[in-house]
Amino acid sequence: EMLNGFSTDPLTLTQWVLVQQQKEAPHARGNLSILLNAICVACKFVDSAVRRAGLSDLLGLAGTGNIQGEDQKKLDIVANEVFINVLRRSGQCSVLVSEEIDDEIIIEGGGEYSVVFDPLDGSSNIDCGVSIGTIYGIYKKEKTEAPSVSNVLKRGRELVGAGYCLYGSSCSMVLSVGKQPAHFTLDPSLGEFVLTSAHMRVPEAGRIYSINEGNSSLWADAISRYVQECKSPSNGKLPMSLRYVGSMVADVHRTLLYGGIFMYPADRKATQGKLRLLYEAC
Ligand code: AHM
Ligand code: MG
Repeated sequence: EMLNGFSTDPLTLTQWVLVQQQKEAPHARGNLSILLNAICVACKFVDSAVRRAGLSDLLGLAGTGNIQGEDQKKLDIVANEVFINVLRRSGQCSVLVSEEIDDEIIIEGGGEYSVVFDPLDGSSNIDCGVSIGTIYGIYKKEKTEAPSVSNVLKRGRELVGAGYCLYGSSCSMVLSVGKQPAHFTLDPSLGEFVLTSAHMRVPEAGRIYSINEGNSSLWADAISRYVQECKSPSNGKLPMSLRYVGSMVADVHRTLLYGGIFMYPADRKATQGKLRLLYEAC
């Protein structure tokens, strides 16, 4: 329902979470809802920091490094601190694992959840105003489990929830709590994520391939042959288009919406692939 360009039937992320809780887990205490709400608040903060970055001197290096030996950007640090503080305050987490911090954070007397996150992924894109994102995954620990890093070193399918927030030409939140992901778009005038699509689904056919082709001399033969097939299909079809942002969240979001394929295969430089299982792949 639209009136003068406004939806007259908006559903916010907060409302959606509460309704899901009532539908799926009517007797739950609402702890996961509180946690999802905290993540939503943290993402709105990061979005606001990203939008102001060029104005408030947040661009550029902060002079410290993270465990992977990359330079940390000031915005990475801001995003990381916001996430840790907001998650800690939610009272729902006992273990936090951030891509920006070497060791896990254990919260004594915290809640039953553990969150793994990359607070600002795609850091090479920060200073030039290209899309970046936050990635998060939520695990639940057994009552008998002591809080430790083993709470999150589990199979991806054991995640109770996961998603990402894209700071792009608009700010998108995509979230799954075990079912098809839902897509929300931030309405800056409301300061609320509003439901865009309740059931996101990759289109069956897509005409886009996405890979860092600068690494092609390091690829295995099978990858080279596949990408060659994307460029000149042997069945005589038209070539696919190449799109590569270099921020996983942006490349994945486009793939979910438009279809096609996003790849970061192992190569001779990154023999395990570059994307990390814990923060990015799962
Ligand atoms: P980062 O955590 O240092 O930002 O690296 C992760 C990013 C992903 O978002 C993206 O898919 C990939 O690195 C791009 O890597 P490359 O620059 O090698 O193409
Ligand atoms: Mg990162």
